[in-house]
Amino acid sequence: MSKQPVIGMTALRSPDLESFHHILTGPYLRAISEAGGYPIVLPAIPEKCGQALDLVSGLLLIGGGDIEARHIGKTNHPRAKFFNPLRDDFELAVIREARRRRMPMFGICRGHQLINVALGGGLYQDIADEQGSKFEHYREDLPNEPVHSVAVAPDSCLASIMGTTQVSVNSVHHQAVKEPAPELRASAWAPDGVIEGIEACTQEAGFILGVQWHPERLVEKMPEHRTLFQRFVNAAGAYKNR
Ligand SMILES: [Mn+2]
Repeated sequence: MSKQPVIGMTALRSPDLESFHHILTGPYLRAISEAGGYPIVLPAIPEKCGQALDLVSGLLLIGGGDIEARHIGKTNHPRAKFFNPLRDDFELAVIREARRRRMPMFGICRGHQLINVALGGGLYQDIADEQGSKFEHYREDLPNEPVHSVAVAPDSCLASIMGTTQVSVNSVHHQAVKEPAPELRASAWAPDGVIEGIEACTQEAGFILGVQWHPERLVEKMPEHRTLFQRFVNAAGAYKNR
């Protein structure tokens, strides 16, 4: 039997909601695989999130479209887009179930925001409008390039994983974590103060990590981003053998 921990990852769903296609996204699969995990994609069936987690030892929440504001008790911002209600419902349910099981989870971009929302934190639906930043975080022209710096809290789990308190990151988002959920802390910030990392890495919480950037697109040229996947897969391995 394989010693490699199986990592369940969420799928992108086609913008055309009628076709119901789940989309596999190569860079995440490769990053998990190279870190020693075996990635499988979890179908978006909200009522079967427990069954999905029975198959895996870690949960990876990938990037994607915006989160519907009904999940934070608000109405959708005019600039919010690419909604996928079923994906929201599945991912919020599977995050809460993984939390209940103390299963390691790692959220990237939308996934990072969604972990925070699922556990009761806040969301900027549009950074420029709601946080007031003039900084351009939506750099879809350079998805694979570092475009801004991030300051990492020296006493954070993120700093210990990456081995540094200053990282360069890509940035393809216009939404962001507002206040962290009660059990999470902010671990990293962009120069304009936007939160770029959240975590809970205590004995009690297990391993919950979120980053606003896309490390899976930087691992080739910036090895410090590879360590995020390595530590996540290691945590999943420890969960599997608990
Ligand atoms: Mn950013």
